[in-house]
Amino acid sequence: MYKTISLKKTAVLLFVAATIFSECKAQKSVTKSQLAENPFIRDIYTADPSARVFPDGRLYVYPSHDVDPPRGCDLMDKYHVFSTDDMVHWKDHGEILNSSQISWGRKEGGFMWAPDCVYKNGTYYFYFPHPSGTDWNKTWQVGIATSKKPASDFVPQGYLDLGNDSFAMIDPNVFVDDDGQAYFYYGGGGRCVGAKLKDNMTELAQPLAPMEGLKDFHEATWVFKRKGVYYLTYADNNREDGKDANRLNYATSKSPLGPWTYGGVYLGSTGSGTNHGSVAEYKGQWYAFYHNDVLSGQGNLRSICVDKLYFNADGSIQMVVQTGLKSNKQ
Ligand code: FUB
Repeated sequence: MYKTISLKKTAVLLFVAATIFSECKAQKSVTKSQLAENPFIRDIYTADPSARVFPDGRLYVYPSHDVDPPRGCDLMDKYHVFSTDDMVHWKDHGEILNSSQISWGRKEGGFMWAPDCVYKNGTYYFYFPHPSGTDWNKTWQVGIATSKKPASDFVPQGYLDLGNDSFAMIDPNVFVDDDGQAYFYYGGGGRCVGAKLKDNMTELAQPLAPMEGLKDFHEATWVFKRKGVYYLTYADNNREDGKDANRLNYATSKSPLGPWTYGGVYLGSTGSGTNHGSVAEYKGQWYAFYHNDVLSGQGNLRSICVDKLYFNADGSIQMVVQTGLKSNKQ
C-alpha cells in the first residue's frame, strides 16, 4: 500500500514538473518569437515605415522604397505595402503606386518619399510627398491616392492644396482622432505645421499653423494618442562623428495641434543618417517602427525595423532597444 501511494505520488510529481517545464519552454518560445528578426523586410530596401492597424485586424506598414544603386534619395519611385497579424510573418502585398502614374508629378519621376495611409468612412487615403517640378525641393506637393482596400487598387486623386508652402515640405502624416476629426501634418527643413482636414480628407479645413514647442525638429512627423495624451514624434538634426545621425524625439500635448511639450529622444541613431518612425499599438503591445542600414551598410539603402515601445507611468516614453543593430547603439 505504502509503495503504491509513493509510486502514484512520484508519478503525479513528475507529471506536474514536466507540465511546468513544458509551459516555461512554451512561454520562452512565444516571447522569443513575438517579433520577426530585424530588419523584418529583407528582399527589397524599404524606409520611412508608417504603421496602421486597419479594420480587418491586420497591422499594415506603408514604407517608401530605396532603389539600388541609390542616388541620394532621388530614385525612390514606388511604394509597396506589407502586413502581418502576428508581428512575425510579414506579407508583401506588392507595389501600390509608382511615380509614372502621377500625372501632375515631375517628368523625371523618382522622389516618392515617406508616405502615410489612413482609413475613414470605408475608404483608405494614401498620402505621399512628391515634387511637381524638376526643381524638386521647391516643388513638393502631397499627393493622395484612394482605395476601398488597404493594400491594392489605389487610384491617384491629385494633390492637397497646401498654398505655396512647398519648399522642403515633406513627410505627410494624418491623425484621425476618436471623434472622427482628421488632422494633417507635414514638415521638413526644420519646420512642422498642421491643420484640421475637412471630412472629405482631401482639403484643409483651416490654415496650416506651426507646431510650437518641438526641439530641433528636422522631419518625419508622426502623431498618435494614448490615454488622452497626444504624442508627436519626429527626427532631429543630430550628427555624430561629423555625419548625420538623426534620432527620434517626441513631444506631448493635450490638443492634437499643440502647443507641444518636448519629451526627449526615444530612439537613438540607427547608422543610416536619416531616421523616420511611427508608433502603433497592436494586440495590447506598443511598437516603434524605424529604419536602419544594417543590410547594406549604405545610408540610402535602408531597411525597416520594429521593436517594442514602453511607456513610464507618467506617460513618458522609454528609450527603445534597437534589436538587430550591429553596434546596438542607443
Ligand atoms: O526617404 C526619403 C526621406 O528621407 C524621407 O521623406 C525622410 O523622412 C527621410 O527618411
